[in-house]
Amino acid sequence: MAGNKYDASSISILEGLEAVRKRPGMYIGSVGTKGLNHLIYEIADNAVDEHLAGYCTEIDVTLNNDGTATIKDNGRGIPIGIHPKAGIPAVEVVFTVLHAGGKFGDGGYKISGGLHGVGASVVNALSEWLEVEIRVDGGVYKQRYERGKATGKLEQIGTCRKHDTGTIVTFLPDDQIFEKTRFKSESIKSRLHETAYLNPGLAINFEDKRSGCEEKVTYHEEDGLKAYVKDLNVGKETVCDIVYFKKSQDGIEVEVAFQYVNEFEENILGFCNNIYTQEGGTHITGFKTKFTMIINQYARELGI
Ligand code: TSJ
Repeated sequence: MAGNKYDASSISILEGLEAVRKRPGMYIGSVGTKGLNHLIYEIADNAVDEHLAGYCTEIDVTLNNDGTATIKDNGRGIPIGIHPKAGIPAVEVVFTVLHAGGKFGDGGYKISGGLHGVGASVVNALSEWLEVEIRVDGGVYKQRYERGKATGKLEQIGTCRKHDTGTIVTFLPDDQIFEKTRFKSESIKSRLHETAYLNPGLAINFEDKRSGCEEKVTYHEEDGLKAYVKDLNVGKETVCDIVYFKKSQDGIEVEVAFQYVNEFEENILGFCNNIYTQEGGTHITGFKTKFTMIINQYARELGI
């Protein structure tokens, strides 16, 4: 192929993805079912980022019968222009350079998720094959990779309407890497539902096409956190309405919903930039401290 030069920068790119295949656990946590499902979240989180940037309203997550997963969005499409430093299309950088994130030019995303934050190149490195299809500016473009390496250049494979834009990624997890290669739909559905509660303007369509497991469900929670609290408290005896507030200060946005129930155990879920913070954190501690102060002050003022 013409123009395929192996200079220093492309060598370091290959080394980067080899490192991912050598120590996959370092990048996705494990090579069991959890790590396997994580591949889907890593790709889908990129589409959620596109939603946060204001350009994507719908994401489809499909488990196909051949063991692949497809994630599709209706965003702007991953940029296909030549990346000034790498000299290859930006989309190829996204899939072949470790840690390349959603930052092209001045824009960039303020809020970006991902439990391990490693992105599409890690999923690519750990897939037997991966294909990306991009609709942008009236063209349909496609590129294929095998175990992290492009098998050809980004190619235009067709045309589409100009306003029809988006990204579709399909991948087959590598059975040389993963102990189990069967995605677990219950975990995936629950994670996607959580994402829908946290992003009220986003509709997420999940479909399992695997024979014997066929199902389709859409997660679209227009009431956001309020709906999350409401659904968490189904079957419990609630003792007040849901309290809800959202405020921005110094570039930090805080959103809270809570409701008292007639139980002894509290259940506080914390998230930071769309990521569930299992171990709590200063956002949780800060809320609880101030909340206690305010309730005490209120009770003192009322003399109760
Ligand atoms: F993970 C991934 F890269 F494979 C992936 C990315 C997978 C999926 C399903 C979607 C995406 C993705 C990326 N959707 N939308 C985007 N958007 C961009 O990458 C993008 C588009 C335009 C501009 C711009 O400044 O014009 C910037 C970005 C980051």
